[in-house]
Amino acid sequence: MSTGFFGDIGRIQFEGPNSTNPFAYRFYDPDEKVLGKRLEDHLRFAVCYWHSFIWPGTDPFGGQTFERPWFADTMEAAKLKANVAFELFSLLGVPYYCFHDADVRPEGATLTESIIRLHDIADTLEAKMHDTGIKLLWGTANLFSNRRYMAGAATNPDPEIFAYAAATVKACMDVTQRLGGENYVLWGGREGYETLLNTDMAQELDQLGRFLNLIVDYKHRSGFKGTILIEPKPQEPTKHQYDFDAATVYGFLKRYGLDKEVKLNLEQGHAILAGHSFEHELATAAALGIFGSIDMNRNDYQSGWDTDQFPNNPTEVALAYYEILKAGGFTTGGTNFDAKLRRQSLDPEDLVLAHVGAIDVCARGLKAAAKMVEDKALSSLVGARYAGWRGEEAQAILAGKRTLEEIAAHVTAWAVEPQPRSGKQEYLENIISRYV
Ligand code: XLS
Ligand code: NI
Ligand code: NI
Repeated sequence: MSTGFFGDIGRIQFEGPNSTNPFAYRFYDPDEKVLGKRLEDHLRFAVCYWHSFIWPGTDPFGGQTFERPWFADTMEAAKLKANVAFELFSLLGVPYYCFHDADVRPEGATLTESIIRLHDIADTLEAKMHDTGIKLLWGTANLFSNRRYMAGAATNPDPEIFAYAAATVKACMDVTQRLGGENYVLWGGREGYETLLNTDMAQELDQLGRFLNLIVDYKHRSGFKGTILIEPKPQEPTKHQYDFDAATVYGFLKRYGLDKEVKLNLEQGHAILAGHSFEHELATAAALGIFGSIDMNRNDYQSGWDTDQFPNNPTEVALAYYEILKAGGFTTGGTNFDAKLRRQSLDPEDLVLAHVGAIDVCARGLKAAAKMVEDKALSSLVGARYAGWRGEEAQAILAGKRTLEEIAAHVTAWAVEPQPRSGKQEYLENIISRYV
């Protein structure tokens, strides 16, 4: 039986680009074939539990603006929330969802009680997944809201907090596995520092390395088939976060022997906070062989905060999916909307409309990107730009078969100086606007 929360809004259908119905997709037809694959299988959309069903509309200067019938710390409220959540997932027709333990169950007085509640609510989630066919893209543990984690979870100076966090992750991995989750995410919002004056960074990095190794070891022993993903973010809530960006996490994984075990969940807004573009982070992860999944949202470029807005810029989104397609697309990963409404968007329909727009802009971006891949609109020029490296001498240099002296001897024998060539940036930028 329906909770009635979304009134008479029916299942969102694809109506094509000329539709003016706000409750319809104009670009997202799940069955459309793009590069030989259904659009739904390319994009693998997921709705997140936390922003849509937990966040009360607070900001640093104001309290709760949303009034939701499930805002209470009881199991009964948690079940109502699950019902409404699955109604939203079903209305939108998305194949996946994501959650933290704290999103789906009220915290117990002890860890044992919290875990019992988690498995209890998992019974409800399991039944809903069975009825609707909606799957779990990833599960995760909230290791940042409770005050016990104020000085970090894995990087806490107190080993008992480390152990508490480890036990919590074990429980969340178990539930994720039980629900057939395709990934397990670690976002270390408190794994960093507020001031170096009270911080032993070398000690904390070793703790984080150990924590992650424990998780990977458990993954192999428990038979969890999903991918372990780290979600980089440079700061906020902590002043500095150790998982700063894709390149930093790669260095960390290498150091602790995990670069073949762990991949990345990259978020648009976090890339911006790190001073990068989203496509930079995606290209970096792809180049290093650790691309996994994405949290799709956008930041306000003026605020300097993780504003987690719904994506609405087709060009930005197209450039992101272009990198994803070049990296071979998603395997276990997908497009999770880690995005929240603005605090004045009070109506239940706002939740639906926000996702409809985000899904459409992603579909539009992916289709533009796919067409660019298909036409080799950019890649033919890039290929030509590096053609020189296919020559015999250049190959020998790359393969380590030349010393610095040999290269120098070679160059001094040249009769003519090498000539620079145009990078064709504006030409390429013009091509992008043709496709989007
Ligand atoms: C916060 C993160 C968080 C993770 C999951 O900025 O984006 O929502 O995605 O813990
Ligand atoms: Ni995120
Ligand atoms: Ni975020």
